Amino acid sequence: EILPPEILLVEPMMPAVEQGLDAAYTVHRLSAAADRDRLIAEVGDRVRAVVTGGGTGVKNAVVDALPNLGIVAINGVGTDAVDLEHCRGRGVRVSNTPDVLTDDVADLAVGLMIAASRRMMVGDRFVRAGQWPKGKMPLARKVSGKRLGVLGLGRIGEAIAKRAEAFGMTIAYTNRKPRDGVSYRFVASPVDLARESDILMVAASAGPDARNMVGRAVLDALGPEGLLVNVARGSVVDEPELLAALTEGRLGGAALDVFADEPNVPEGFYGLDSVVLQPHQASATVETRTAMGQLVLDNLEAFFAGRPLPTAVV
Ligand code: 8YV
Repeated sequence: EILPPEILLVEPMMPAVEQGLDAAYTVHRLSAAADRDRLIAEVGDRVRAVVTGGGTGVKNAVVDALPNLGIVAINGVGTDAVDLEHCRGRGVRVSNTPDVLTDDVADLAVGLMIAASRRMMVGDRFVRAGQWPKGKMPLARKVSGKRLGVLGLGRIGEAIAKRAEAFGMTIAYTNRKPRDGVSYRFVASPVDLARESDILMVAASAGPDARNMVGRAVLDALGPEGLLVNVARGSVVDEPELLAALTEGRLGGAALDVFADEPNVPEGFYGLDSVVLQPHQASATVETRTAMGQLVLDNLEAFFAGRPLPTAVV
């Protein structure tokens, strides 16, 4: 009898996806373990695959505690929470889930832009608090026709820009290098892009190069009427500087799906009407999480069958 391969699941996935994992593998659930170190010590020798989230990743110490690890399958497009060079050095493959989540992330980015500009959450709280009969909401800000700056014009940034075209927005972007075949204006520096934008969309892939790329200079260039939207990673924005800029009125508003130390959000944000907050939801729909989960299953199946990975990173 051939026993199913053993895998380590770092964070929970959709029940239907976890059923797919259980059907093919012996799954050790790290998040359900009372003592994580003990679970790894007990099963570490037998684990051949790690499945984890894009924001969560896996620490090198865990990778190193799994001598027979062959693949880290990321349920997300972002690979910044996995040390790719370390995996390469250990001969461990890495896969992610690109493309299938692009529409959802772009949809939420546009939703956040409108929610923050039009003060939708403030309006919702206003109605729920029974304040409507007693007075008026302060006026919001228009979105259509405004200048959009996209920081990072990859698959997701481009999907955001395409949606913004329908709002008659003027679109510029910055990127490691100018992109061929796009009509949007390239601006080399993030500070210049921010200065020329009403709304700055952070859609860059994260990593050491992008760390705190949106700092005080970019936030001040965006200015007291400007809006920052982040659907990328908290690490791309200097979070204490962002909070200071909002509190001091140097930045108009922020709409954030991602944070530096998830799930911990600096409480200073809680009381600000100028911010819209989401708990890392951009890919969190039934449709997209189903497609992402299927891609994780496909990558694992290909790995264990010795076939090329459908969406290999390493
Ligand atoms: C998460 C993400 O992977 O795609 C990414 O990079 O951050 C998300 O899709 C998802 O929340 C599961 O952890």
